[in-house]
Amino acid sequence: MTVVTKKEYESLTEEKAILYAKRLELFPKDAELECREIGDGNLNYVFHIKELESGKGIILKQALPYAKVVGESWPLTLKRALIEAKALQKHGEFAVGLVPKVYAVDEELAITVMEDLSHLTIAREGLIRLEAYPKLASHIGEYLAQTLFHTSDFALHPFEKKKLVSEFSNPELCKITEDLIFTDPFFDHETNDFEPSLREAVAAIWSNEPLKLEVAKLKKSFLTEAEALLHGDLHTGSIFASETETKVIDPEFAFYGPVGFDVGLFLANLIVQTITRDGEQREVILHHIAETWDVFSAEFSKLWDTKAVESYKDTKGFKAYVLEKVFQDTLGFAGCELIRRTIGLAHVKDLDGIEDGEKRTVSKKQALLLGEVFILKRREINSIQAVIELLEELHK
Ligand code: SR1
Ligand code: MG
Repeated sequence: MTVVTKKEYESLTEEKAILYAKRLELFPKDAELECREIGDGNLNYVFHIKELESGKGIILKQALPYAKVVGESWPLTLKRALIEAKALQKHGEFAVGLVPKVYAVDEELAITVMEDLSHLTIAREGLIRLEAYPKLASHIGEYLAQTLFHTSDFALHPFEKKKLVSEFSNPELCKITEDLIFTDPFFDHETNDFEPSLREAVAAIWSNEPLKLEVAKLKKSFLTEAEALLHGDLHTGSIFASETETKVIDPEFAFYGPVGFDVGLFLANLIVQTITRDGEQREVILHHIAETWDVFSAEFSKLWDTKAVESYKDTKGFKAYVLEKVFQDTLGFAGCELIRRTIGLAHVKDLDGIEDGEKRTVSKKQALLLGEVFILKRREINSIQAVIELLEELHK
């Protein structure tokens, strides 16, 4: 991997991105290149650069020094670009074929150059259009098991693990999650954003002390439990997919945190789809939810049996205890994600895109209710089948 350094930061345009790509010599010298900015995330520019003759392309991602979703008034560290590149590489060691290859990293310009994924679709967009991704759940289950097991104390020497914890210290991006997922939506905070029809439901959340106590406990886990190198923002907008391929992108929020956080965020974003779908299309997503957990837990368990270095690995009940804790955390974090995606700063198109105002309000109220149930009842819901039954029950 090339590491380019010693320049002043400037944000790229499509023209400058082409010049930049030429300098990297990833294309023949006289190649005619075309560039399009394709990013629709909250924080970065994403340029797709393609050689016209061969159709060969690369993705050039540049972090902006502020949050695009808010504007220049919200400055954001550029260090996140390096964290992202390193996380792609670390996760790529274990989740082979499930993350893009990194070709070059430029610390000063906060640029990561990576494999072209433009033949794939952002999973959120495709799911909204009811496209089928038969491999999505098994691939993400595998990705979660491989990345989370192999970066945990169960797989690593304690010195190596602690070195990674310090290398992936990501306080600024973690603070965004602490605020936007765990704090602001549960208080009358200025970052919140919800439609007037939800005011009563939102006020009920703000005054629900038992709920806030459970969210406080989940936030404490997020702040303190350095279990594994997380992706940190594993929603369906961070995944490229097709019928046969899945690639996890955008780990700029990567840090050492609780395993259930990544699992919970992904499941919450599938759960949103169960709210917006009916009939057979809904069944497809329920199946994805069960399959994700089943593949994750089976693979994690297999890795534990074959590779764990922990002295207590064969102590009866320990593996089951670890997986049970991950499951409860998963539900709790999923609940927080459902609530923040409905009333917090960063929404999802799945819900906001529902054109019929009444239907949109009903769907958003369901998301809030599910969020509350998952947070409050996470210790009682003891299997993925129970989650599916709950989702079926609430849709009747
Ligand atoms: C200001 S950033 C808002 C959200 O976008 C990112 O993708 C994360 O989900 C963050 O919470
Ligand atoms: Mg992102």
